[in-house]
Amino acid sequence: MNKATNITLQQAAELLAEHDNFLILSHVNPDGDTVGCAYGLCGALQRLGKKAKVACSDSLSERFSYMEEAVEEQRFQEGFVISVDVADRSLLGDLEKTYGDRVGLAIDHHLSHRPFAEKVYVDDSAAAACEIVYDLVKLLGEVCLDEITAKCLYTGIATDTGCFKFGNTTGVSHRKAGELMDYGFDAAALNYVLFDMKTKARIGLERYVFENIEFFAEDKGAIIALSKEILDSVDTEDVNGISALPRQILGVEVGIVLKEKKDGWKVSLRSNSVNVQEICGYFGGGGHIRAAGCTIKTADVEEAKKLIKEEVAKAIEELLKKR
Ligand SMILES: [Mn+2]
Repeated sequence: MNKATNITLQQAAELLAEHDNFLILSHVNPDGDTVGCAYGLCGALQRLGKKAKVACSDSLSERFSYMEEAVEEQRFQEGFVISVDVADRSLLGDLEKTYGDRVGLAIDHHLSHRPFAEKVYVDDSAAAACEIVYDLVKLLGEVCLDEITAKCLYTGIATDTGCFKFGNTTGVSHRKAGELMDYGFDAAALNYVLFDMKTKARIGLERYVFENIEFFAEDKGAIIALSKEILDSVDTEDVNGISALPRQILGVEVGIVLKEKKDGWKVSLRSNSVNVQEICGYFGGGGHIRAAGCTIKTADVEEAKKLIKEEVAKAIEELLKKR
């Protein structure tokens, strides 16, 4: 049974001030937000004179390797465990078994957050968990922040907002990113690394997506399925953000990307107008209003496509009625 207590950010800061020997956990298939939070917070705690380290069930992507400069490698027995940007304990991956019951504080921004930590701070109005961690770190004291920790936190805000282009981007996102830029890192060079730099394999995958995309619901829905064979032919890193591609097409309200997994088809929905969190919730998944995911437990790709298309088509129809 979960007895998670919601706390204020001030209380979260006090919790960190009281404790030491921190272990900060990121979610599986780590994105810029979860690692930005982890390395940013870890660096900040170390600057406060605390012992802190980060852990994730998957390794840090080459793209984010600069984050390692934010922290000093410290060896110690972890005392207090924090999760960042982790919406569900299962997303701790291989670390769930060891730490699933031991998380003292969860910091998250997912509307779909399912409490598993002892204390929880969730703000679903934040575009990125890094926005929250930035506030938290400021509460711990200005001394915690420097150029490299600021760069980590900026990364989370930039990546979760798709370089400030997604609907979750707020004035707050821009202001916080702006304040972080003032710490002096080269934001243009960083944004090249985060958004423009692509491997040849990635370009090949994008070509496959655009060549094989199917349209439905009067071209307002776009869907593409990526088999295990195709996914295995590129690095995991090259698949990140691929879910955003179908929605780039003019007129598409909902973009759907299916990825073949062991237990079925993992579905990612991206939308301009439809509440895709609701649709994914119907299939037992979750996420955000304009970006959500779920798994359809069938090996049959046509069946998986049919099921998700039906729900998306209904939602698009509802939307058109309102217009
Ligand atoms: Mn996030």
